Amino acid sequence: VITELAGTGRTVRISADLPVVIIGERINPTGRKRLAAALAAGDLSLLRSDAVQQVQAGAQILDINVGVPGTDERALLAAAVKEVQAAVDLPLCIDTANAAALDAALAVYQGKALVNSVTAEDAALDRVLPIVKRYGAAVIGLAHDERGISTSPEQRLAAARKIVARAAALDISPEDVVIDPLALTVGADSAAGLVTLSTIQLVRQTLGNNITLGASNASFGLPDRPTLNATFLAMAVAVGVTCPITNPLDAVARKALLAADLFLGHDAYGGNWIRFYRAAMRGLQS
Ligand code: THG
Repeated sequence: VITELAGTGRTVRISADLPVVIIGERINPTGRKRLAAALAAGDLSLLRSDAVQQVQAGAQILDINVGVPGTDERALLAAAVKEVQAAVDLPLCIDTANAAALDAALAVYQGKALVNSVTAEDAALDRVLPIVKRYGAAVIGLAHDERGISTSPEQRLAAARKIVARAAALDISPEDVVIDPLALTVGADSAAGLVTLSTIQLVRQTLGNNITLGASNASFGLPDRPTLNATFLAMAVAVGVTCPITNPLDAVARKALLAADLFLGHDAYGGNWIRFYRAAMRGLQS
């Protein structure tokens, strides 16, 4: 299964047989007061620098979330997409729960976008999938159904399966449905990590779709989040995650993903690992 996405000038291929594709998570006002304030004031200049920085750090897709309470998300998301596409040529992942904002953003988007996201709830599927189809986009399906986010990997698999089937009924192929098994913080429930890892294995073995994961959710509320995120990312990639949503500026996470590629046979002769090391050494010298 190969998912192909496009921005203004670059096509990205996601597959279990290829190196991991990082979806850069930084364009998101959650936990970033300065970005939230800038967006609320209609100032999009931070988006450009955030976009360029993440691409330089190795992101191949950028998540765009501009959800700030009290703003017109429809206008803001479309403007943000234009702003970021003027700065970087790779594909974007449009992160919104607002269908009108999603429609407006896809209307101005150049290329083939990834929509973030749809749950397995009937109302959400009816609202989001027709928009995905109309614009020829791909979509992230969350393992979350009418009953919420289950603690049972089998039930999360059933939610994923439902999304794939409902997409197929609209002629959206499995290549264009990326599954998110969902990571919840292990600080609240010590079984949360294992449930997510088991769901990833089930989705990989029974559906075969590409799999994303907002791995940093797993560490909310705990100390030394970078170590936890990096470890969880490497474990998740080992069992089937192909395009995690993470912070590429977090060097620990970045290195864990490069190491995971190396150990999974996706980095011939360690070329990418060595290139990253050399670039880091040059950074230290200058
Ligand atoms: N699945 C899917 N989409 C998602 C998520 C997911 N989108 C949002 C989120 N989860 C992934 N994105 C983020 C963005 C930021 C943070 C975590 C996940 C984060 N921010 C820091 C904080 O809140 O402390 C601030 C970071 C900073 O200043 O750099 O942790 O699971 N499909």
